[in-house]
Amino acid sequence: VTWRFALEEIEGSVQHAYAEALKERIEERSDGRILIDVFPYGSLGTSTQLTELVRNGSVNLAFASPGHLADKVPEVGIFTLHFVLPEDTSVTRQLLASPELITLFEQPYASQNMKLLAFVPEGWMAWTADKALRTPEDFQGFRIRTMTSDIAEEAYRAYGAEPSQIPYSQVYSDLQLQKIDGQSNPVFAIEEMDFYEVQSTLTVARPAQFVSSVISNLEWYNSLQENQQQWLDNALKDVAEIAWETQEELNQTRLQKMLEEAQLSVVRLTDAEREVFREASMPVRDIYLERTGESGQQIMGTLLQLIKTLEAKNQE
Ligand code: 6CS
Repeated sequence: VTWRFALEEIEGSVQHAYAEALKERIEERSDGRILIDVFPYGSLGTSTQLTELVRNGSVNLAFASPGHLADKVPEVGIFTLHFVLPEDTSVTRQLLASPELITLFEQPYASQNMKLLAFVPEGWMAWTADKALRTPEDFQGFRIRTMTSDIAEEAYRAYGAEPSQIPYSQVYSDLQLQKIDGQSNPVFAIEEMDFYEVQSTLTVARPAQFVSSVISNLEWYNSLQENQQQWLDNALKDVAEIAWETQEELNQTRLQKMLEEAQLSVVRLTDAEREVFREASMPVRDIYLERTGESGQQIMGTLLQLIKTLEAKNQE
C-alpha cells in the first residue's frame, strides 16, 4: 500500500526532513509493503486544507501546525502563546518528545476525528520587519501576519500590533506589496520562503518555540493492521529522537546562509527586553483559558506541571 503524507512546508524544510526520515524507516521495516508518498507544500493546498484532506481520508498523514489548527482544536492554541514553553531548550526537547504530552492532547484531536501522532519541534520563532522590534512600542500599529487561527492573533494584539491571518504561501507577496509590515517564523523558514529578501531586519526575540503536530485520520489509524500500526509507531518513536537535531542544524545553517547572501540586520533582544514582552504576554493566557474552558485549563495546568518536573529533574 501507499500512504500519502502532506507537508505544510517546501522541500528542504524541517517537515520535509522529518517526513523523509519517517518514510525511510517505514519502508525499510515493512520491507516495502508500505510506501510513503510525500507531498511538499504547494501541491495540495494551505495548512487548513491539508487538515481537511486528512479528515476526509484523501491523505493519510499530514502536518498540522497549532497556529492553523487551533480554530478546530482550540486546546492546541496553547502553542501559539508566548513564553509558556521552557527557556531551557534541553527541557523543551524532552517535553516535545514525551508520550505524556501526546496523551494530554489525544482527546481534543480525537474529538475532531484526528489521531495525534507526534509533536515536532521546529525552533525558536524570530521576527522579521523593516525595523528592529525591541519593545511593545515598536509593535504599535504594526501590521503583523499570523497563522490562520483567532488565538494566534492574540499574542501580537497584546503587544499592540494589528494582526492578520494569512496562509503561509501568501506571506512573501503580502510583504513585498507592503500589505503587512512583518511576520514571525523560525529562522530556517525565513530563509527558505525568501522572506529575508523583502525584510531588512531579523529580531531574535525567542517569544515561543514553533511546534507542529503530525496527524492522521482517526478511523484510518484504528483500522490499520497490527503490524502496520507497529511500523508506524516505531518509526515515529525513532524520528522523535532525531527531530530536535534536525531543526537545530537547519536553523543554524540557514542563518549563516542569509547573512552571507543578504544585507540582513540581526538584532538580538537582551534578557531585559524579552522580560518586557514576557510580562505583556501574560494576559493572553487568560484569553486562551476563556476560549478553551475546563479542558484548556486542565491542559495548561498539566503542561506547566510537566515542565516543572522536567526542569527539576534536569537540575539534579
Ligand atoms: O508560518 C506558517 O504558516 C508555517 N510556518 C512553518 C515554519 N511551518 C508551517 C506553517 O504553516
